[in-house]
Formats: sequence, C-alpha cells, structure tokens
Amino acid sequence: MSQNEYPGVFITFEGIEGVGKTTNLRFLAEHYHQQDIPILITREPGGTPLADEIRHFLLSEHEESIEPETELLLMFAARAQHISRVILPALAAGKAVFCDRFTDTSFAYQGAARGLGAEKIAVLQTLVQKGLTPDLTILLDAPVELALDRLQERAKTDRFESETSAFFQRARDAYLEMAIAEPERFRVIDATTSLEDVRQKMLSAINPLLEKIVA
Ligand code: Z5A
Repeated sequence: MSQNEYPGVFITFEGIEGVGKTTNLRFLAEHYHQQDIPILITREPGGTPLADEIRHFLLSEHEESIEPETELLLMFAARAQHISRVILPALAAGKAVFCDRFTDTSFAYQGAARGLGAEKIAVLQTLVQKGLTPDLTILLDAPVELALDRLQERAKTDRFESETSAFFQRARDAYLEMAIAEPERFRVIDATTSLEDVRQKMLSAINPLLEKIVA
C-alpha cells in the first residue's frame, strides 16, 4: 500500500535503546490527544496479544540460544500480525499511527548488528509489508555511550539490553546510513539535547503530515 492509498498517516520512531523513543512517544500521545487528533500509539515487536507473546519470548533469556535467523523470522511473524490486525485498520480509519520501532530496526539490529545482511530482510519486508512503508521515520540519534548511560538506573536487563557497545554501534551506524539513503522519509533528530528541544523538533517534523487527517 502506498502512502496515498489510506486516509491515515504512518509514522515510525527509531534509534538505539536509551535515545528516548518511549519517553517522547508518551509526550506526543498526550499532546495530540489534547488536540483531539486521532492517534494510535503502538510498538514492535508487539501490538497485538499474539505479537506481544512473541515479544515476551524475544526479550527473555532462554537456556537454548536463539539463532539470528530465528530472531529475524519471529520479528517478522509479530510484524505480520501487527500490520494486518492493528496498523492497516487504523490507517484505513484515518488515524495517525505512531509506531515505536518498525522494519528499520530489523535492518539495523538483525541485518547490521547481528550481521545477517540487508538482502534477507528486504525479502521478508516485501512478503510481510506488501508495499506498506512509513510516511515519516523519526530517527533519534545519540552516541552509544550516552544512550546506554541513560539506562543505567534500570534494574532489569532484557536479552537485547545485555548486548555490547559494539553491537549498538553497528546498529547506530546502520540507522545513519539508512537515513542518508532515504532522506525524504527519514528525519534525524539529535537526541543529546534537552527533552524540550527534541520534542519541538519532533512536532515540527510531524505536524505537517497531520494536516492530512485534520483537514
Ligand atoms: N528489535 C529487533 O531487534 N528487531 C526488530 O525488528 C524490532 C525490535 C522491532 C525492543 O526493546 C527490542 O527489540 C529492542 C530492539 C529489538 N532492543 N533494543 N535495544 P524495547 O522496546 O524494550 O526497547 P527500546 O525500544 O530500545 O526502548 P528503551 O530501551 O526503553 O529506549 P528508549 O525508549 O529509546 O528510551 P527511553 O526509555 O524513552 O529513555 C531512556 C531514559 O533516558 C529515560 O530515563 C529518559 O527520561 C531519558 N531521556 C530520554 N531522552 C532524554 C533527553 N533528551 N535528555 C535527558 N534524558 C533523556
């Protein structure tokens, strides 16, 4: 589905962990709800009961280690459910869908950080997304050390959070390469500045797209 085939708007939020996606999405939800703009906040992996079960499995530690291909296929299994059951219906209903992570994470984490390469992911992208692409992708960018420092206070560490700095550096580099390759879709925002500054930049990137659904 191309961006003009549905009345809604599809916006994804990307970046390595700790850059502030969740924190800023909470702010955006409140901001747009106050303006009565119909938005749906969702996340990947997850977004449906079944996809949330896959998420739980993917983030947990297991005695048997998960092969990178298994991890990739499970990410796309959850995504297939999420797209059909949640994202497409919301877009068809004219909502703005704000998704915390989407396929760019698979390119950055499974493709680059785990080393599977982009080709396999592109095949699954075609199979599962059937042409659906984000209208806008906000990439929050910060050096790995700063982003990981922000998570120091968290008590629990999931399977991804226990990865090395080098893993997250490969993911960050891949994100920045994707943003250079697709400048019309990506908006890179420096996440090292104050939350207020980051939020103003997010609003100015998002607001023009929302004119489509409030008009
Ligand atoms: N994954 C994958 O491998 N492949 C895929 O295809 C998909 C996902 C879809 C999901 O984890 C994991 O799944 C993810 C990749 C993998 N793991 N990793 N890494 P998740 O959803 O649980 O984790 P996350 O997406 O990385 O979220 P996070 O760790 O919570 O990071 P965040 O949402 O970007 O950060 P935050 O929680 O909003 O902020 C962290 C702290 O920094 C917090 O205390 C904030 O108040 C503070 N903060 C944020 N911004 C600022 C600024 N600007 N100034 C000061 N302080 C700030």
